[in-house]
Amino acid sequence: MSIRRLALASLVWAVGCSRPAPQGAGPSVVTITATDYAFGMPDTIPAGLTTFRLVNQGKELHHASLVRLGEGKSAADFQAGLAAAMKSHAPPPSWMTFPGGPNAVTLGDTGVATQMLEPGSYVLVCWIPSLDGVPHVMKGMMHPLVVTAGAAPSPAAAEPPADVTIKLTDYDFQLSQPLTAGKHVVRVENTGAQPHEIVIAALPPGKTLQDFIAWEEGGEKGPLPTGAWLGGVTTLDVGGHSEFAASFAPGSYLLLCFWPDVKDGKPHIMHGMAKQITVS
Ligand SMILES: [Cu+2]
Repeated sequence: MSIRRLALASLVWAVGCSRPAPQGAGPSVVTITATDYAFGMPDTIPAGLTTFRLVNQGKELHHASLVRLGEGKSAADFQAGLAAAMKSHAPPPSWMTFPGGPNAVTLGDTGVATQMLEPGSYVLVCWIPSLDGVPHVMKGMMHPLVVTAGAAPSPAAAEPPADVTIKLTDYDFQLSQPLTAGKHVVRVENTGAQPHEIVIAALPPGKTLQDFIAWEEGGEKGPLPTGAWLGGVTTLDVGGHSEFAASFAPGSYLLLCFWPDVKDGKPHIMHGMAKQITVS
């Protein structure tokens, strides 16, 4: 089978999988293919519990952060609002809200996150910067998404059962229990007073949180002092929750939040929202 054929087959599969799940089944599954710098995904999906599978086929790190647009706002308003916010370093306007999404995974990997989607207009965004410091969204990495109410109420799909809960606070990650080696479904709750994310990176042997902070304080110059990125949940509104799945090998990991602070615009890692954990 040619590569083109394969790509077409996977596209058909992805679209087919975005149909609503039958009553009582799990969440509907939507596959997002990330490249440098675009998302391949459906334009319209039904409301309800939705699992996004983010397949990173790019050369850089990518994530898929959902931004819900307020009543009457369009993707063009989003772009205008974004440009203004970037210029003034102001927090995003209040008509943008953040229901989550799969966070960064290393090239070739797949990130999985599940959240409840209300009907409305959304934009999927990659906020991650390239080495030139420009966030991918400014290079065109955004995809408008319409979530439709559908004819019938959304099926009462069950959230994936989680075995660990991580609470996002101002500015910490609170684990219900230590993460052990193996596969986990992690429930993430934002119990803080402002939006937060969680993204997990493996630490290469001999590297520590201090190496990462030094890299950040040095203006993010040179390669990241991290190993593989294991995903997590992109920016979640206050009171929001989501689940993500990830597999952990024994070792050291960083839990990180890069979201800009509501008061000073600095990434939350500079406010202490960076935690080193050991998985055994
Ligand atoms: Cu944060």
